[in-house]
Amino acid sequence: MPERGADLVVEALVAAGVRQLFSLSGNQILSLYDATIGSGIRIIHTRHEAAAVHMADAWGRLTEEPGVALVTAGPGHLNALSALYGALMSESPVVLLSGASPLGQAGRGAFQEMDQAAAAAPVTKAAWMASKAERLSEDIAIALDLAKSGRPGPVHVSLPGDLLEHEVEGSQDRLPAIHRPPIPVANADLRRLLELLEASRHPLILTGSAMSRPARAGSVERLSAATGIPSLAMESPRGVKDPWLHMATTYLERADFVLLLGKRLDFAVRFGGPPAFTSACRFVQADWDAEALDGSGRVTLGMMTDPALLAERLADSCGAMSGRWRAWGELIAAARRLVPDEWHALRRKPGAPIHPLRVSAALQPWLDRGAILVADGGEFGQWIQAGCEADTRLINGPAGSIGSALPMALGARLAHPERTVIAALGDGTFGFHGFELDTALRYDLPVVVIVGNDARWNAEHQLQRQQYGADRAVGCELLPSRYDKLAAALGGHGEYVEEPDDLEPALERAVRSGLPACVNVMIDGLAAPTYRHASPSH
Ligand SMILES: Cc1ncc(C[n+]2csc(CCOP(=O)(O)OP(=O)(O)O)c2C)c(N)n1
Ligand SMILES: [Mg+2]
Repeated sequence: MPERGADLVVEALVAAGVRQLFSLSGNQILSLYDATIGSGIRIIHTRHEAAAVHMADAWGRLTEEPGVALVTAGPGHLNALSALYGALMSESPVVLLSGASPLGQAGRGAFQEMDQAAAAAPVTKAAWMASKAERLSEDIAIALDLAKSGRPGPVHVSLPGDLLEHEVEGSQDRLPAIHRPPIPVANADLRRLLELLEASRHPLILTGSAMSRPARAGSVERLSAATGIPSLAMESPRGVKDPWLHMATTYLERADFVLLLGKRLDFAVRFGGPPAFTSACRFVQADWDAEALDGSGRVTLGMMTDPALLAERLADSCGAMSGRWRAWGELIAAARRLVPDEWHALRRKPGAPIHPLRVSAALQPWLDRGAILVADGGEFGQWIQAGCEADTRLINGPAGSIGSALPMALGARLAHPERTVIAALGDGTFGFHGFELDTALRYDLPVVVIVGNDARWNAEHQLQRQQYGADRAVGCELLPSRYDKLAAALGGHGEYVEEPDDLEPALERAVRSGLPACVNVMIDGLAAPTYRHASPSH
């Protein structure tokens, strides 16, 4: 029976276990919409293409299976790209499928014709345009496989409208799953690494985004448990100054050896230089990709291998050194838990405007009961990240973009329908994708969004104050808007909180409402926390 190219695409997605497409419709992808009918694949349609990609990103990070976004050509595709950058930097398996103008009209000024693969190239592991209807199943299988192999990341395929409509005779060969063997650890490299480690008094492991997620973090934990070497996750754009690392950030300069596992020697680690690290500190880097290995000469040994595999090999080979760095490891672990003394009072601080740590104190019991935390950037986001511990946490990631938290919360709820999902974001950030509360309502995804409302783009306001002076802060003012009323107007639940003691009951009502909810909290617009040196022994 003849099938359309669009049917081949949907069948290939179904065969790979894809359950939903995060999408926004458009002329060039309507055949795909049609092909989903009766296929078992659900379309989650959103209010902005970037939101669709953020949802796919959350799905990818939480399941390690590609989240698939489907958008239309030209402007739809371009709208998706900024969110793809977030997925790239967070090393999240995502596949972006974009409709494209017909191949039959190529070069003739077709509607929304543009070089979509070229536009997506800088924010993907691979990007191409499908060129034959008969090969569409293969395009999809390869894209899904690439997204999750090695360093996970986004992959893009443009799907010209005429290929999708084209009728293909006969059944297509279904591709078997593609398995890539892991890149083995070279024995000579392992020996050299052990030598360097042996000479070290204060070794430290830093992990990148993918290596910090549960699927791979277990290997690092095993290595840490065997040796005592502390490990820290570098997931934040604030890198070595990530407030979530608490006082551990002040101990990095004591490290004399750093093992980078799937973590580039980039801006987040201040390129391995002072004042974050001493110039005597040695670096060894293990990464899936040769291009990610540092070329500046700062790294003593660069290894192209699966970093999780290296952690396992090292844990198995460190026999004589087992437990050697236990005391140092415990010092860093204690520092990671240590927050400034004054925080304990701030978490209970009475009076308006509400201190952001007071919000994190109200939020923490929900996280203790298993809620997923999704935190955005900006100063409020940093306070929440610093003040909360969650088993499962999604943050904006090294891309440092704002806006992802609300759509990511929806992706998280789809991945974990049984868990409460709470997103924390600033008032400015809420404006990016606030209308996804409508998507949440349509798909019965009752996420709770806490908006820290300080009526400004505070992160930038604070930078202006620091860099140019308190009297030269310009262009960052917002209104103390009633975002809770917006949620209610869309059919969700709204809570407005000005007094600290109203936080707990408002959150309780928001979660219990069973609706997508916005808790609009009038907060004190403070600069994000920083840490001074302190001894974690007391
Ligand atoms: C896509 C994008 N645009 C702009 C920025 C710059 N930026 C970072 S934080 C921030 C302010 C965020 O304001 P808000 O959400 O209100 O949080 P606040 O800092 O006020 O707590 C801005 C504009 C960015 N990181 N990403
Ligand atoms: Mg703000």
